[in-house]
Amino acid sequence: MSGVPDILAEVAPRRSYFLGLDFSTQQLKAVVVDEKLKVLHEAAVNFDRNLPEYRTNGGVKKNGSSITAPTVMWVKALDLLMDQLKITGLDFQDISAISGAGQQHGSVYWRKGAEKVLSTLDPTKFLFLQLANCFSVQDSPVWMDSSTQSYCETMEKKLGGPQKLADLTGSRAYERFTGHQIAKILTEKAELYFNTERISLVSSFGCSIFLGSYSPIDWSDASGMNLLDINSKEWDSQCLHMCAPDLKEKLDKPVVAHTCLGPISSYFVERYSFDPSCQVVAFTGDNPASLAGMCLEAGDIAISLGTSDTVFLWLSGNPTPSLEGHVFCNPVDPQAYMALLCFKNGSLTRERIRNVYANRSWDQFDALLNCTPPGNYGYVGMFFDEQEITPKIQGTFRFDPSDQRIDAFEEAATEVRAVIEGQLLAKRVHAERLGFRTGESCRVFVTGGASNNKSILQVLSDVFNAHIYTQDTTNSTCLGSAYRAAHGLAVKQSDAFIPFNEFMADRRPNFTLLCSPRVEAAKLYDSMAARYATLESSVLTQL
Ligand code: ADP
Ligand code: XUL
Repeated sequence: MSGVPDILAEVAPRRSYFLGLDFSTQQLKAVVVDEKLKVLHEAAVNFDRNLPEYRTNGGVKKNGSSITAPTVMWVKALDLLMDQLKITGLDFQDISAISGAGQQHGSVYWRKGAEKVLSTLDPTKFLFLQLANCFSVQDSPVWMDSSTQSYCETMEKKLGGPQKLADLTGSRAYERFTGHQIAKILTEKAELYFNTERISLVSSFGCSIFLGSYSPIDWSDASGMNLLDINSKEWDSQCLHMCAPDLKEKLDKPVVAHTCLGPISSYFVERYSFDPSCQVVAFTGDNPASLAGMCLEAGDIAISLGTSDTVFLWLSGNPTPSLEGHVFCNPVDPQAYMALLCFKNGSLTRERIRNVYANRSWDQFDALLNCTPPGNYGYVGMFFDEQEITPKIQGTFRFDPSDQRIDAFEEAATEVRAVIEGQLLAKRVHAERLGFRTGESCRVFVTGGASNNKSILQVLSDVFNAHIYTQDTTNSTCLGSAYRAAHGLAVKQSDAFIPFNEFMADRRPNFTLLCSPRVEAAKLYDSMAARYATLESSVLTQL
């Protein structure tokens, strides 16, 4: 064949890549995977570090119990992220579909006329310059907010109690859930509410930018609003009316998460050379996307150690929501559900203790953790820097071996072990209330920033008496978004639903066994979990 051009080889097969994004609390992240769903590129923009002009701390701004993030900061982060991806050598033309995720519950208020701007963006200019005036409310309330207690009480009362609301929407009323945040904006800033033409979640806001028009909210992220009937998958009109007038129009009809919403907007085609047929698949919440990224199945339990710590699992059968935790529509199986527990005091609390006691160094933090034995000589700590979600407590509580409250531990190492053991025992105690049982045959899949830390994971393994598995990338939310993009496109192309786990069967990500439980430590934590539960109840009753 020498000298004869190989025509077939010259026509390279068209590449088919998938882009997954995560508008998370502290960063905007992206991952690109190839047709085999292997990771090719990763990029991230950290809000505090890379966008200091917005003066956020951990990606948010605090004003008492009101916690927000500047909406336009997320847009500017997207400008930076796209440029970063370009520098990695990515040819955007190879991307066949995009999906994404957002921190759950946060809301974006598009002012009247904003969709016109979205659909006519000038490709020679940055997004943030053009969208700066598109938000009627400048600062988006986010999931850390706990300022809507009175709205929660009203909704529970009007609906016949917390369990009735949980049966309907998957959760009792929670302050961060979007319905109450909207009700607060109507009460405190009515003119801004009436100047709003669309309310997005952080997920559907990100999706709208890529689409060049308003994206609907997917069922899974919609389950975090106390507004969606999780059985019919429609907005509940009673809940809507309790929060604000004309809310149904401002939210639009929710869609199943694998929906292909249409091609990417011409802004991205012209500015970044995307293929005009690149499809945008509905974005969802970060925890649902993470469930997809870990390819969880019934029986598995996942723990995310990010800004928030979450515990989630796949639920088959009819949902039975309780007064603790949440039931969300499943992001990859329209018939199924997922359960979730959220702990607000996750990485930022660990970081605070690292900064005070371990010289801002994870290595020193780990050394202190490893020089104390499991059980911490009987000392126990609960560190709720912000009002905790599970359970609703704020403050620091330290106990000596005879359960007496003390103000401080004598050693830095005791404090370090107390924060890790306290956080992980809380997860076990509350996961058991959801029906989870620990045991040697049990597997726990871990993700999020702190899943890099093997010393913390060994404590997790001992506390849960379970084998701990991690993925090659700690960012299962971005990965799940890229997988969902590929799956959404496949469903569109086949014109029939393909079960996600079937689609992923020969493309599943690698999991590595990182830690196994140590028999003596696991035994000790059995009794310590019971003791922790009693101490937690005693703190709750004293409030
Ligand atoms: P999010 O997606 O919520 O923005 P990530 O999952 O990216 O958050 O996690 C970020 C957090 O990871 C940081 O706040 C940091 O405290 C934590 N982290 C990073 N590396 C380590 C480590 N080696 N040990 C413990 N925590 C870590
Ligand atoms: C879940 C929750 C947080 C946010 C931010 O209910 O509030 O996990 O999704 O990650």
